[in-house]
Amino acid sequence: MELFEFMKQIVYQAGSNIREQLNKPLLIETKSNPNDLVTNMDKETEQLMYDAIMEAYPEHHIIGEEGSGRDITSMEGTVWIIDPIDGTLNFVHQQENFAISVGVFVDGKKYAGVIYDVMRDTMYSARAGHGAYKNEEPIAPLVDSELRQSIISMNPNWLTKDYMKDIYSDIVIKARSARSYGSAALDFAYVATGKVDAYITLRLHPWDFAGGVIIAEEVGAVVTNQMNEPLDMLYANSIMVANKALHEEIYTQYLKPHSAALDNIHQERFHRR
Ligand code: 2AM
Ligand code: CA
Ligand code: CA
Ligand code: CA
Repeated sequence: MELFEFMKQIVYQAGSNIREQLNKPLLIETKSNPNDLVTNMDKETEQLMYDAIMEAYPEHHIIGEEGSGRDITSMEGTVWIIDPIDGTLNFVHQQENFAISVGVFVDGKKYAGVIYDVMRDTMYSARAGHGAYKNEEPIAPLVDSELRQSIISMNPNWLTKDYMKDIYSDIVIKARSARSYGSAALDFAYVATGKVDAYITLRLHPWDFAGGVIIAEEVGAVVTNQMNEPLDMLYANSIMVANKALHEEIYTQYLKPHSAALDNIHQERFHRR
């Protein structure tokens, strides 16, 4: 089986395992703060995928949010970057609006991305250079938009701190409207399918964006950090993903004027995974 097909197969299996266990009691623990949750299903899903990949491809490398590949510092060989449940808070509170996200890279080059909206049974996928799909349907290339006619996805929590408000509130004011979905992977999928025109966030880890970058770029989205720099798959970063014209408008008119403040934020936060 081709690697791309295998990726989708194990993600479907992991997703149906989550759906089957949805009514069982969850074991919920906190991570970095009281609102940063992890459940037994996050860990079980990562383990299930890890075991399946290792059985089929023992030479591959796997980085996962719940602990796989902590020691990996190179993108040499075939590297899987996995978020077993992206949107854990949604998973716990809503039992929907969460996704499994996978990006695969070969010697540092983008190979394929998969984002699976588990409860809607919707698979977003792309093999780099071969188009992006929502289930079996090809996703159309993105159309340019202007901020004043765009819906942007941004977590409102970023606007509650003064130094962030200075940077972001003008973007929200100018946009047609703003949304917050609680799953970074689904935000990438929504930009790729034109449901929102941009997704802007200040701190994601590689497992949050690895699959999404490949899918979004495949339909012509521009994906960078908020300083207009390319992303490194081994490090946390800020994110701005949008159609080409909107990316340019937001960067040059709203972010570049704050480049000194943004530079400070990036220096402090993003030198590790
Ligand atoms: P997660 O559910 O896999 O942890 C929610 O706004 C989005 O941000 C989700 O994609 C979530 O991924 C991610 N996220 C949640 N807590 C985070 C944290 N403490 N640091 C960085 N990203 C986080
Ligand atoms: Ca998490
Ligand atoms: Ca995540
Ligand atoms: Ca996660």
